[in-house]
Amino acid sequence: MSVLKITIMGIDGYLGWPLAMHLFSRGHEVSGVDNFSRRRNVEEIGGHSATPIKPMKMRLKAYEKSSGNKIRFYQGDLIKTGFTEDVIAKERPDCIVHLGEIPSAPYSMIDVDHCNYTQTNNIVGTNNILFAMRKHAQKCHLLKLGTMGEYGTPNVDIPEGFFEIEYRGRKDKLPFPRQPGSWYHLSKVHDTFNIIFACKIWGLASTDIMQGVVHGLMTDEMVNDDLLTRFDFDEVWGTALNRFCAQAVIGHELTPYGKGGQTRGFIALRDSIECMTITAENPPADGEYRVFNQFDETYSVNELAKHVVSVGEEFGLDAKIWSIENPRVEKEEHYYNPDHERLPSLGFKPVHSLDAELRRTIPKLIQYRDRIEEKKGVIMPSVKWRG
Ligand code: NAD
Ligand code: USQ
Repeated sequence: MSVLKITIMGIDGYLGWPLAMHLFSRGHEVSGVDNFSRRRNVEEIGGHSATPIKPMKMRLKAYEKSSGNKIRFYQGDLIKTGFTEDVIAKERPDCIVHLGEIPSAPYSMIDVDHCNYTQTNNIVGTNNILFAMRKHAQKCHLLKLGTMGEYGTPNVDIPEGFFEIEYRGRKDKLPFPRQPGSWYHLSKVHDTFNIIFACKIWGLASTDIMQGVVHGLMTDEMVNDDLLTRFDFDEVWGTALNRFCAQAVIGHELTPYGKGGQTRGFIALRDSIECMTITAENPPADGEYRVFNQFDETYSVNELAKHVVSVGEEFGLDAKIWSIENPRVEKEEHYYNPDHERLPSLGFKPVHSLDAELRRTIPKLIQYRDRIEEKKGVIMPSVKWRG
């Protein structure tokens, strides 16, 4: 395997930090960019990470001390064209992993300012990367994190990006229809079409990863607590399963919204990191745009809550489920059957079962129970899609 020069956009985030450590452990050379907006945006709504994450300078030092590896870090904003261009011109990476976006659906639904902030940040940042690649890194592979939520929940199977269609006697291979469910998810759809276009006109290469909801906390490289990643549990930044774990730990009822039949693809953090590593190590051809659907299994939110109750019992927790009014506009009972064959065909095996992952996450959260308790006021949903 050849050593890759990889730049991670959004290296301070939930996925970015553990990915950086993992790529280094695979022998690659890693640099990263962040503007720390995630830290500020979580503070804005009154939350904090259940894990006490260190400032970047301390993270980098702690990692260097434990592993001997040095990560080159650039602090700055991807929506600044000159900054993004300078980093890419300086690094000339083989691969850019682009995680540097605002990832929260509820945050984008707060009001017009949060919608515009999310869409501007995500779409302009991605465009700046595409234009900078065109100028300084034509051969670089853009590994971009999209989301399974781009497709929505259609009443038919979901392919990986494209599908064959016959319409009025003619056939074509077209992008599968997108039916996103928030202003945030829409920003990802816009990114997708901008990337397809850039690959077509400039011959850039990209893998657009449609990822399901990520859960979990621990990866093998987190050998001490200075190296932990963030773990959010508030209504805006916490995702379903992570929220349920934090709720169980402090004796708060678990909160499946509405009927709880809404079904999504879920993937353990460790598997997400593994998938991105495999994708980076198996780049597309020059000029190729390809799509991977990235998740381990599909679950309804009711099923997730039941798993948390059952594994929680092993740790002495007595979690209860409380179905509450759904703040979102979404189907609560529906068909959901997305393909996910392309990553397994490159060697990915989802070894981390849901319960095994919960058995690693819950005890770590129990260790930080006080931090969850301190911010329990931001658990219940207040951001509404309608009204
Ligand atoms: P995160 O918010 O923890 O990480 C994103 C990082 O990017 C943050 O550290 C943030 O400060 C930084 N960032 C954002 N805008 C930036 C900008 N303009 N300039 C520089 N840095 C910027 O999010 P995450 O959960 O690690 O998600 C990473 C990516 O994966 C996102 O694109 C998200 O949409 C996607 N994704 C996440 C999940 C999930 O469940 N976490 C699932 C599917 C897809
Ligand atoms: N949900 C509950 N109870 C909760 C929280 C969420 O029932 O307490 C439900 C939501 O209504 C939704 C589902 O769980 O039906 C998933 O919600 P989520 O908040 O876990 O995830 P979502 O808003 O879809 O966004 C997350 C990440 C985002 C990523 C997306 C992948 O924040 O970055 O793009 O998962 S996907 O869902 O496949 O689009």
